[in-house]
Amino acid sequence: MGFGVPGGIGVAAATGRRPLILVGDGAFQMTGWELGNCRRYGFDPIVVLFNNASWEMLRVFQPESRFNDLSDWNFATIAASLGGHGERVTTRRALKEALERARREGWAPGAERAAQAERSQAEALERFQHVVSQVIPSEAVSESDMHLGQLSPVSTGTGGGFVLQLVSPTILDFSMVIVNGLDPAATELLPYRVRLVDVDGDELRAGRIDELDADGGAEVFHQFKRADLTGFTTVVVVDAIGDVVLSGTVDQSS
Ligand SMILES: Cc1ncc(C[n+]2csc(CCOP(=O)(O)OP(=O)(O)O)c2C)c(N)n1
Ligand SMILES: [Mg+2]
Repeated sequence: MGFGVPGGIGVAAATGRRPLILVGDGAFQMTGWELGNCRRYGFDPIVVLFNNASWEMLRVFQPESRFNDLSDWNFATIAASLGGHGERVTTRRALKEALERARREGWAPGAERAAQAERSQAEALERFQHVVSQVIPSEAVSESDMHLGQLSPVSTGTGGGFVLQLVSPTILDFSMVIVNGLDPAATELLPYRVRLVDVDGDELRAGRIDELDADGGAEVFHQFKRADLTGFTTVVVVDAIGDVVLSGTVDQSS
């Protein structure tokens, strides 16, 4: 009891799909409020709440117990406070029409984007692990030495990517930057240079991008023979003119 709403949100988070959640009024009173988090994450579940103002299942076993009687909370009006849209229906026809409206509307694109970002992050980590395994014996690499950051657009307003670092006390440090969505037609901005910056403003060169693929993507790797990447958590991608086009921060603590 109370599993439906959080379970459905978990399905949205894990699959990017739009769940149909069926829930009793008693169960919704326990955990239905979690729906208030959906707008933030771009999830748009459809929730059918069966409101019989009762803990009806318990009533079967314990008909004498008055606690099975619930008040009739008007859940349809609560939906708006949680960031959604609610409708109360009492006939099959009205239910059918409300479900059709729910299917047409919603925040589905947001949910897809959220799931896509999750997927690309997992893909970036997988790619990094693969590349690292090519250069360094896998038994030497600990997962806790690998750190990830996300790159966001700065001056041009387009593009993004990931930066991954291997920061190890025992083996060579290594960085990999994956960019995507830069303008492949803007050849005057090539080459892009990748730099790592620490809190004191000290910089390390982490490679250059001489060409972009058709999607405006590229990968650059750099092995640091002498430098230790500890503290070099800011990552910038700078174009040939000197403008920072992408930047991000690596979380070296996790
Ligand atoms: C966590 C938890 N608490 C209590 C119960 C006992 N319980 C089983 S069904 C029920 C009432 C369910 O009410 P509702 O969600 O309105 O569904 P209905 O039976 O009315 O369709 C309760 C309290 C349970 N199964 N799980
Ligand atoms: Mg009920």
